[in-house]
Amino acid sequence: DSASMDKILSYTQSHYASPNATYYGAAKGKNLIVIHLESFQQFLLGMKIDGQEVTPFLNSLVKDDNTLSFDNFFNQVGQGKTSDAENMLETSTFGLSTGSLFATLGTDNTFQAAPAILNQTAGYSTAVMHGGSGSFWNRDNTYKSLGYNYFFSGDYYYHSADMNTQYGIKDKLMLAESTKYLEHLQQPFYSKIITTSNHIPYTITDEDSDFPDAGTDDTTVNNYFKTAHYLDAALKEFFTYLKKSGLYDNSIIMMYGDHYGLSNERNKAVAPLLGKNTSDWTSFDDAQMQRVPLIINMKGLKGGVNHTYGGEVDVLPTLLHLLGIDTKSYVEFGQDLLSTQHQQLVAFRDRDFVTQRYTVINGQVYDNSTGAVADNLSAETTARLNRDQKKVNKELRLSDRLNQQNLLRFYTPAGFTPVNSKSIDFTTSLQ
Ligand code: GP9
Ligand code: MN
Repeated sequence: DSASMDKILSYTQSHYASPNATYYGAAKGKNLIVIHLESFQQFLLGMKIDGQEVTPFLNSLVKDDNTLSFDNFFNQVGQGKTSDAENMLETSTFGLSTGSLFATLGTDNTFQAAPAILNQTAGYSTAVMHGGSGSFWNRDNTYKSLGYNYFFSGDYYYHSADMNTQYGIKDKLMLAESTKYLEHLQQPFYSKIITTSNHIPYTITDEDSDFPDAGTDDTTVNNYFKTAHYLDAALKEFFTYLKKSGLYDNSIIMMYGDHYGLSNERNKAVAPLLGKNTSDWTSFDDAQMQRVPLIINMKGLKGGVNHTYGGEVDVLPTLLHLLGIDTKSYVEFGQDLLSTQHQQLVAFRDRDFVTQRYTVINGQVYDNSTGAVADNLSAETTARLNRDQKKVNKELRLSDRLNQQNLLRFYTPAGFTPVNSKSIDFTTSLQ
């Protein structure tokens, strides 16, 4: 009921982190282009196989003066995988403890999501692009609830047997064909493009990726580097297009990895490539593998590699602040990663968590600097970690209550109009 909503509101408002003056409004009025890097983990960046970089383009982009990237940024998804990542980035609330929020609540819930906020407060037109079936993860309904103006699903893309991936079309083709829709969007626009080539089982032809075989015993692991390399090349082509078309000058581009591509069972096969012994691999190492890229590029952006610990739930306030949009009145569980008030406490969906110094898995504390179990903790540190655990539990609990009980029905921020999903019709295409 509305009393529960008030409780949540008092929590999120006390948890609000105010913007960083250096970055607030740095991208005001720019187009926002978000590229969803399917199953893309942070460890791929900078990695070499047989002397060849897996991601030469992203490596060069991270070094660019106008790129801000985060190297302690974690995925926080649960069983809803891609859809959980999308939910966190669009709404700054967590996915559910089981199942996919998009699938179970996406059709009927009230949201305060990126597309509606950008459209209503700053006049953005909004479009999301995915090369596969529109109903997967209930996207066709959920995107309406989030307030998107357009959803270009697989129906809007050319498909032939040699173009398809399991969930869409090949990234190079997907990004290239998406440009024709981008060009027709009224500016400023918010556009999210979802890639699919880099999805398990990572099948790719030699023609599409000549990347060397990593030579592990696990073919899936070897193929993961090949499809990641292909995605990297697709991004390079897309940036070339953005620059040639002139769109680059009016846009801020953000890329993120949604979740791991290699499961914990597979990590042991990767260990030697990361300079570790398979036999020393622990749950601590599995948790560290949950880092995914968060890369933001814009002409004139103050760049650098930022080491702040954060996660997917923190992206929305970060982006809105970059675009010069006040977030104070929205219900957000994340905090601007650039804020000096950002708490460096990253909650996983199963209540494990990571701080700057410690990783806590099933109550077991590991020291981040050594990876070893921390057994001689001071009473003070133990008390602080207990408080952190309580905070993690509370965030997840309140987010679940908000979403499960559809409580945003009871709270409409000043100047915001709840989305009427019934009035949105994705079959009316751009002409
Ligand atoms: C790809 C998607 C598959 O966009 O539909 O999702 P995943 O299996 O990663 O959740
Ligand atoms: Mn995914």
